[in-house]
Amino acid sequence: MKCRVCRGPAVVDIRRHNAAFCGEHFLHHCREQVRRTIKHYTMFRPGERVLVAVSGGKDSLALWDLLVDLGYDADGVYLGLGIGEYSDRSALAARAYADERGYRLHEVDLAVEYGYDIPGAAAATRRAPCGACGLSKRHLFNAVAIERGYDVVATGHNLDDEAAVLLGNVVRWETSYLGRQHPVLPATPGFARKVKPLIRLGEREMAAYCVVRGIDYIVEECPMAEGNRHLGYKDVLNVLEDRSPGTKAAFVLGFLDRAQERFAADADVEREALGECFVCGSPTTGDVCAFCRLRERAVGT
Ligand code: Q46
Ligand code: ZN
Ligand code: ZN
Repeated sequence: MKCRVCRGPAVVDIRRHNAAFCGEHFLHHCREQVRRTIKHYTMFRPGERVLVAVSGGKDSLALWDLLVDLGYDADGVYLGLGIGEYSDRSALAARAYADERGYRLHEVDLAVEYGYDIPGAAAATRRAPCGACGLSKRHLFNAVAIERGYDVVATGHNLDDEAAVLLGNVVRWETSYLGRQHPVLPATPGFARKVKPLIRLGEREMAAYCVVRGIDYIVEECPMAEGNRHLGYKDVLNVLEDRSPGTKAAFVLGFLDRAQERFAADADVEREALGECFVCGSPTTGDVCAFCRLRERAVGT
């Protein structure tokens, strides 16, 4: 296997591009993919402050690394979810990455600052933990961005994640979710812009990026992911990708280019008529926002 660019020994092959790369040219490939994604979707404007949602896993650490490398003013935020040893180890990975490079990492601990954790919230709501977790993350990443003056929150969703979510939304025709499944959600009063710069890079590429760059990330998956239906969609998509490399990219990027806009109106309807949450002041459709309602049920469990 030889590098497509320099013909030296390759360390990574990417079937959907029908290409292999040496370490140096693989890093260049990753940067180029991110640079092009940022430009294509106009994710950042000059001088903006970026907050990277960091979990300690490969995607978010690679994203932070790539953004700094591309010259962006990017800090991180880590949310302590209280999911046993998994959370302890992921916090160590996030802190070590930031400390070694002198980057700024904000930390929010759910149990200490909000009085609940994800296993407790799941028990209190009798729902799958990922629902409470996703809601808490969305709310708190945004809150940190707004409070500390960041213009945009960047998350490490990769091509595999986006393809799985898209398949789930298509299978159930969740049209308002389809309308929101865009790599840029514009800022609205009380909400920072949200962007996903890794949507052209797959899971394997992100793992390889971390290895080549010497980034220590937490390899184990969250123990509460079981039952997360997106894992099933990922398996199905991997079978398709294996038979026909490029399927995931064609699915996601084709949707964004050709169809996403058609569903935007469904998402807009829900964004109308936002008032302020009685408890925390966040924009919400009701009197009390979903995060504060979750917290009220979960505190003390
Ligand atoms: S951390 Fe949270 Fe994930 Fe764990 S509980 Fe589910 S959503 S799986 S990315
Ligand atoms: Zn090369
Ligand atoms: Zn609230």
